[in-house]
Order: sequence, then C-alpha cells, then structure tokens
Amino acid sequence: MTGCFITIEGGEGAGKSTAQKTLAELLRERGHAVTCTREPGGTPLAEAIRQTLLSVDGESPVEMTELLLVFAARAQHLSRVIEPALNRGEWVICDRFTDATYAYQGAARGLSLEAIAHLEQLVQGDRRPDATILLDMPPEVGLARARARGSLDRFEREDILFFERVRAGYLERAKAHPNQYSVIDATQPLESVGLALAAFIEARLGE
Ligand code: T5A
Repeated sequence: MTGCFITIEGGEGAGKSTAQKTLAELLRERGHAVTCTREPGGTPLAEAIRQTLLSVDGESPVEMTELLLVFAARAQHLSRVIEPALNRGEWVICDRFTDATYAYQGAARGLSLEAIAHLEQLVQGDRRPDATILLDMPPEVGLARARARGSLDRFEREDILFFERVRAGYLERAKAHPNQYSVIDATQPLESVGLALAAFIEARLGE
C-alpha cells in the first residue's frame, strides 16, 4: 500500500502552512490518514539543520554548503518520516521539498541545476512528489506578510531580486512539469485559495 505524496511550494509568506492545514482537514474529513511535515526539517536532526540554515548568527554557509545541508536534512526526513508514512498508505503533505532547492539554490543562488538533479537522484532514488501545489504571488506581497511577523531569517533578508528569481524558477519548473504542478494564484482571498485547494483534492481523489 502506498499513499500519496503532495508538496506545497511558493515564495515566503505565500500561504503554504495555511494551505497545508486546509488540505489535511479536507482529506481527514474524507477519512484519509494524513502526515503533515515540512522542509527543511521534519525530524529532530533535520530541524537542527533547518536552524543552521535559517540562523542569522555565526558563520553563514557558503552556497554549496547550503545545498548539501538541504539534501542532508532531506535524506533524514525521507528515511524517517516520508517513506514510512507513504508505506503505511498515508497521504503526506510536505511544506516545501526539492522544487524549493531548484528555485532557491538553483534559480536564485545560481548553483548548477545538473548538480541538484544529481543530488536529487542520489538522495531520493525514484521518489518524487505525486503532485505539487505552487502558491504563486509577486514576492513583495509575501515578503510583506513575512515581515509583519517580526524578525527575519537568513533567507528573508535577501533582496527582492533574489525572490524574483525564486518565483521565476518555480514558474519555469511548473511549465516544464505540467502534470506534476497545480499553480494557484495566492493573491486571492483565503476563501478562494481554499476553494482551489478543494478542487485540487477532488481531482486527485477522482484519479
Ligand atoms: N529553502 C527550503 C531552501 O532554500 N531550499 C530548500 O530546498 C528548502 C526546502 C524556510 C526557508 O528555507 C528555504 C526557503 C525558505 O526561505 P519556510 O519556513 O517554509 O522555509 O519559509 P517561509 O516561506 O518563510 O514560510 P512562511 O511560514 O513564512 O510562509 P507560508 O507558510 O507560505 O505562509 P503562511 O501560511 O504561514 O501565511 C503567512 C501569513 O499570511 C496569511 C496567513 O494567515 C499568515 O498570517 N495568509 C493570507 N492572507 C491573506 N490572503 C491569503 N490568501 C493568505 N494566505 C495566508
């Protein structure tokens, strides 16, 4: 028995955590077992790596270190949380996954997409999301939401051009993988985003 692996992507403050809760509620109402998790993170060790990645204190990781830390956390997360849940037949809803690496470390930091693809294969084998929801919005809208929360993490301190490259990277991947991606306009009111998520779930359950 294998469950369904859904990932949610988008820029800062796009509403990923909110969408994750909505999706989980919709699925549980329909009697499905759901594991909600996030990247970087999802296990104690991977959460410790997340702290290192987001921290603004101490030594900043260089770009290659950042990439390897993201995949180190992912290896742990896959092995300890994602694969076991899928093998129990659960739905796994993950707030960010490897598409974030293509967008942030690839499109925005400028690291080689081939190197990322190589690490993806090494760490994940054939495991890929069954479907990915991209919450798309201009970065200034999401950054304003993130900034309203107070202190900024290491990524949130990047300039607007960085986040424009992130957005372009995501949209390029969505275009290249139309069967994997569902793009939702995240500037819509919460209720409209909720309706789009409900339509997504109905379509998945119908397959
Ligand atoms: N990263 C991650 C990499 O560089 N490479 C990788 O491979 C991976 C996996 C941390 C960082 O890690 C980097 C990218 C990130 O910079 P994160 O914690 O997921 O990742 O980062 P954030 O995007 O900063 O997460 P946030 O929690 O800030 O944003 P969310 O989850 O997108 O937004 P959410 O749901 O918390 O909503 C933010 C606020 O907006 C409101 C919510 O109520 C909330 O107050 N909101 C709306 N308001 C109006 N209309 C709507 N439609 C709304 N939707 C939400």
